[in-house]
Amino acid sequence: MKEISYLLFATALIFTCCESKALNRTAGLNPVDSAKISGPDLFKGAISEPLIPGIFTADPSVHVFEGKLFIYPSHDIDAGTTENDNGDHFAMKDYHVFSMDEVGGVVKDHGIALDVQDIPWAGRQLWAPDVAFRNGKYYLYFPLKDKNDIFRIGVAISDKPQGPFKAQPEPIKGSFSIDPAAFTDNDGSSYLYFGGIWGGQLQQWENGEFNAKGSKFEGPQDQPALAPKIAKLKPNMLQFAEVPKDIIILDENGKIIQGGDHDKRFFEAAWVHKYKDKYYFSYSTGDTHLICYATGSSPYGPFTYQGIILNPVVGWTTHHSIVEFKEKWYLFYHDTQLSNGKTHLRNVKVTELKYDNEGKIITIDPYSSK
Ligand code: FUB
Repeated sequence: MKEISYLLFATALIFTCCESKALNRTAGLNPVDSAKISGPDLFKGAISEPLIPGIFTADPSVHVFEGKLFIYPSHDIDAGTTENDNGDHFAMKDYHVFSMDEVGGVVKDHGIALDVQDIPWAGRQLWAPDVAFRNGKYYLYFPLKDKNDIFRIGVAISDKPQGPFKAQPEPIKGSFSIDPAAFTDNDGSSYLYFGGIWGGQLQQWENGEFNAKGSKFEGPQDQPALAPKIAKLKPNMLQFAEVPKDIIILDENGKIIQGGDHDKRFFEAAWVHKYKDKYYFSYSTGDTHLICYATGSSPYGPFTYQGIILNPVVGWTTHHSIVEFKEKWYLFYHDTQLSNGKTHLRNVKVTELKYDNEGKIITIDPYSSK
């Protein structure tokens, strides 16, 4: 009898924890980390050190341009905004661009590449950006709330990978939500992947129009999870060439991943790369703090879930990019080492990424160093 009461108590505790984990975007640390460590031990065993010590940076999108690695991160600041589930504490106002000749080499800060003051349609919050190269120009895609507090995706153009970038007068027509990731296929077609739930507002666009009264979190837990989006870009890279389509993510049995499957369902931070002719769609699971991936044979998907790329980092968010450079593959990611665990003050890191013989990505534990 005693055992049964312990079991019931433990079950109740697990449910309580899961519920607060699922709804509490304000937690400075994820539950795994906050339970076991504090102070300087928080980052013990970190497999890599912050790449950019001077300012807080996050959400690194990385590309090889002109033979160098260019990093396009968010620029975190302490705006004094109270943390909430909407992500208002991520109150960023500009972007810096960084480059390096080698992994492990000097990281050059090219200064401010785009300032919110210079974006005609701006409201607030410059979140995770990405850059594409085409027609001899560089296109910076960025999520930003407009003057009605609705996230849209904007484009800014430069002749150089480091900017400065000049914003278009309006956001991309038909764009919404956050975290644009640009991917150009071997045939020269470019696509924009995007979307993010909770503060990223994807759940408020279910019927093609913004629903101000829609759920603050996500869709039903017992139905297919909300899908990230893809749209082909016009050759001028400034507009969508089609209405955004859903990206379908299937589980190992060919069933669409359900909303309640928080270890696998899409939350934000889409990224696509190609390895041995397969498309790898990777993303963050948000409240379960994983970077995982799914593979497919078309840029449109469907993609089948394959596993975890990166175990939880210290900090609520996790966001990454994957890039090949000089015959090695790298995972760029962030944690909160520089701020000792502050959710909204993050720092970019890099580590090597490896595949097994079947093309599966080997899971990385960010704190496994001896
Ligand atoms: O940096 C602000 C937001 O936090 C990003 O857009 C998300 O991906 C998350 O990292």
